[in-house]
Amino acid sequence: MTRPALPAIALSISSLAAAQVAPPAPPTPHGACPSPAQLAWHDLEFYGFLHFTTNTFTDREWGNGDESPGIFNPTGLDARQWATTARQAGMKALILTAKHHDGFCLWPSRYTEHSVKNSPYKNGKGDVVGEFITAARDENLLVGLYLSPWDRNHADYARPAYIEYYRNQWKELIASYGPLFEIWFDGANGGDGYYGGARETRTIDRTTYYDWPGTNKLILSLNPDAIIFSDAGPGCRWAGNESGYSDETSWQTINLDGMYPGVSHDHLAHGDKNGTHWVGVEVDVSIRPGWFWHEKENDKVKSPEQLVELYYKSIGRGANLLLNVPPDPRGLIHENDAASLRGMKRILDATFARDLLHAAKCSSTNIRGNAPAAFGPALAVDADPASYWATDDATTTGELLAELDTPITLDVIRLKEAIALGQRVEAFAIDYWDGAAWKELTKGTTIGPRRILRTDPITTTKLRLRITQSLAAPTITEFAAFKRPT
Ligand code: FUL
Repeated sequence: MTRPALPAIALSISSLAAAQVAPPAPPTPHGACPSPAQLAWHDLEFYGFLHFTTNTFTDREWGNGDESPGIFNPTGLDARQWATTARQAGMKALILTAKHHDGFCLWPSRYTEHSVKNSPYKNGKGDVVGEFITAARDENLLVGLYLSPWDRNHADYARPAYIEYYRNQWKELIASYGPLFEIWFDGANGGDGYYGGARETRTIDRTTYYDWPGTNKLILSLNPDAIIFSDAGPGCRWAGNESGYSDETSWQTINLDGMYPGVSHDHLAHGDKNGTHWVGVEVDVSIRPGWFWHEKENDKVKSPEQLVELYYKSIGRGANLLLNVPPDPRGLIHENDAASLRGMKRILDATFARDLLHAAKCSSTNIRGNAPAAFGPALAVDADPASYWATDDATTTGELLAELDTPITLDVIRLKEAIALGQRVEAFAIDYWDGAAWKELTKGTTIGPRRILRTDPITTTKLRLRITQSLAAPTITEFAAFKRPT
């Protein structure tokens, strides 16, 4: 009897081991990809907006710029209440209007007299921006500021000197209160106003007057990780509406050519497939009809159910949600607003408490480089945001099957792409096994940072994700299922 040739076996075992220790390379990034700061920004998902100025005391939405600082007198201002309300609602950050269109500054700016320093608030010694920043950071919230480009108070508005003023104010804000996670340029611009007593109408060329590239460069040199919001990014972009939704098909990439802050475009919410830049979508909407507090709107605060609806139409479509909760003349978030936020949080917590697909048994039609440990389908149900299921480069469709030992009842699906590598998926479907056959449960187009879909409740032991169209090999970091509370 001859023995098997041992050296040959040893060789094949060692080459097998070598193949296992060297997994295939990850997919090459596709198209415009998010910066590390943008990636961290996408993870924030939900944060709050605080609109507060003289308007809060005049019952207006846009102040004319001739309001006396003497009317700004919040008697019970408690920035801690803003911060705890936000944190308890699940918000990760807050953005305050340091200056709205009326030009009144909530901090004692050295560049103007039109500020809290000439108000009765704390006898002119108050600093609302400073109190806000301290309180928010104490509650582990990131902070951002809104500094309206349009200034109806300033004598030089529409002239070159105002641009210097505007930039000086950003320098002052970042030096005193930075780093800021987000910098907010709203798009309202030009028109009638006080303008240092001129009381006239001033218009500007939105594409050239502000020299936005210069301002962006200045801000990023002082606050490199700031996400700059505007109608044209560069950090994140307006969704094109103030009603609280992004489009179902939504590309975080967009062609920035010809886009400027203050110039709206109809493709802001859906973006551009293979767009030139990554500029994530931010949905801004108010919990009330107006952006500022008005007594007559105390009974028009959106209900918890309406807020949950906004959640699915913004965060659920891959956008971040910036929800405005305006302080009242006391300087507090009104009880009705706080109650709605708590109600929203209760519903969302109950929904997303348990991922029913967590650690399910998974298989797929393709695994990148045949390396399950590095790119297998189980990595989409492992709750690790860093790992993902990926296919070979040539394979842009595929199926991921998740099987459970005991039946689950679900009515929410959540999917996420590994967006560090770019946004890829163009179309997908979800099927469930009804005991005898596969049935389509739901389908959609883009996924991006997140796609959350509500369905009719179904009970099953097998759920299948089908990627039916993708710009490049799909990279799925999450396939999860949940059940909404009844
Ligand atoms: C708009 C402003 O005109 C509104 O007052 C509000 O601040 C909203 C968020 O942005 O451009």
